[in-house]
Amino acid sequence: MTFKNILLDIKDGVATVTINRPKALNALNKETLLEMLDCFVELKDSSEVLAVIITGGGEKAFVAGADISFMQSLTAAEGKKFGELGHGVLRAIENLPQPVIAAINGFALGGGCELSLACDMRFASKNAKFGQPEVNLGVIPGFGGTQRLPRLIGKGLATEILFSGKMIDAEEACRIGLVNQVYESDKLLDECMVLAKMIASRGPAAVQLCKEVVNNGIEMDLNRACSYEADLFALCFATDEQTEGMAAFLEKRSPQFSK
Ligand code: DAK
Repeated sequence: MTFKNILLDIKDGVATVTINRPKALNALNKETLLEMLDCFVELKDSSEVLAVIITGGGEKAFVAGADISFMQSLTAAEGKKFGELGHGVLRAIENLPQPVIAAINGFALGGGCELSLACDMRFASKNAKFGQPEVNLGVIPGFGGTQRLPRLIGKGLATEILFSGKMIDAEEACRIGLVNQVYESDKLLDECMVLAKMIASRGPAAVQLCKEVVNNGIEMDLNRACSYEADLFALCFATDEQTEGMAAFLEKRSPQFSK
């Protein structure tokens, strides 16, 4: 499948999705969001893809937000539709069975920061900058930022970012738990690829069940969540993966998981 605004590269079990409108700092317009939706629907059903990396084209930006020139003339009804499209794309990422890594190589503002929040893990280059500048444009975040940011870093830190519209740098983002690690710009993608390939080498069903139980369990109370984990743990014992993984350990060899 080929796209106009995104690049899709699949290699060694890892799909790299690059939002590729560098002249507009990869801002998300309707066309790009629709292409992303198609792309993630395709990846969801791919048995070849075991991990996904999302990054931005060019040197300056991951994604500098939803496209302001596209949004400028929207009516309230059109704004609602646009917001729903954005939410749909981010839910599609969150609901991908494969783990998703955001490789944040520059500005991650507004919808760009929100896009990274829908990924499972975030890694940044030293020049990355994060923020939710919507209040400076007279709107609120529309792709889940008011909800995912407090859930990730806590209400106090999130409201500081959401209400002020200020930008924070990569080191600060790392300190507050918004990103896992900061790398030199020229190392970011390689480091993300090492992690993605490591994930792709593990038992695919176990990794995907793990993602499912983390994402669904986090919204439950602890008793229900642990009982949900117990159910999925039990399910593992009906897989070839568990047979192979445990046999390989006891036979002191590497497991050979079928993909
Ligand atoms: N949209 C459209 N174009 C953008 C853009 C954006 N978000 N960000 C940058 N660009 C464009 C610039 O207009 C410029 O285009 P030309 O003038 O060359 O044609 C080009 O990218 C390069 O940008 P700059 O010349 O400005 O580059 P600088 O290095 O000087 O500055 C910057 C980089 C990232 C600091 C600056 O571009 C900037 O402040 N950009 C805007 C960042 C921003 O405010 N992002 C948040 C967007 S709002 C909702 C749904 C969704 C949302 C809200 C509500 N509902 C339905 C309720 C989401 C909102 C957002 O994400």
